[in-house]
Amino acid sequence: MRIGALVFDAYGTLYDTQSVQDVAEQLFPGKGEALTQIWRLKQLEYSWLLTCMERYEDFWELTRRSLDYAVETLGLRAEADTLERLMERYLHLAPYAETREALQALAAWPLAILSNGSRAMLEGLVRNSRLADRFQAVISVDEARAFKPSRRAYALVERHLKTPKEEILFVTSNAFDAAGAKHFGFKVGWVRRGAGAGAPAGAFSPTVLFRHLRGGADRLGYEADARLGSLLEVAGLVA
Ligand code: 2OP
Repeated sequence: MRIGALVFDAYGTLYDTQSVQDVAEQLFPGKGEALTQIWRLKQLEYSWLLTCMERYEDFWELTRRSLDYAVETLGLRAEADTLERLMERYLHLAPYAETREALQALAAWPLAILSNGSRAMLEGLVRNSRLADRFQAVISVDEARAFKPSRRAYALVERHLKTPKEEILFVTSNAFDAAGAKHFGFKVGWVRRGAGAGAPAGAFSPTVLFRHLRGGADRLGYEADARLGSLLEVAGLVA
């Protein structure tokens, strides 16, 4: 495929949103796993709801609202500083084990991030993970005041990178994002993280449920151009 630039989704693709779980478990023993999954599921749901309503609040605000929801629905009590500690984790999410090496292998290419994260969240995240110098642009949907999969969000990429959408390889593990990016007109590499393992023999843990809901390819009629086992396979696609 003819590619001019590569654009990555952030949360769930370069950075592991599941890495909030250690602090969640420390703060709420026995409940950290459920809190982690409900928090992330609700966070994205709120982004879609607001975009359908043609309203916008930035992703920091939605992350806080969805955390409040998760805490309340699990019947937990949290002081303001406990909630702050959890929110802070979003500025220090762990990159996936292969993120650094995968970006290094692509150093010759123009690379960017397009994320739902607010500008401040993304700047904090790339700075704290020492990956800021890897990217030509870190694009927040703040500028479009609409979350993915709104076309307005994806359209920011062409404006920033001056590359036609047909020549963008958009890499994401979020299935809704893969469908949205394909619908918009990007080439799409979908990183398949932990889906399709079949039904577990035992109880369905919150994490397994999350993987089944968010780890599979969405059935919306948009096929990714490539299905990738990890970010390390991106370099092979553009070689
Ligand atoms: C991101 O925009 C979809 O949360 C994902 O980074």
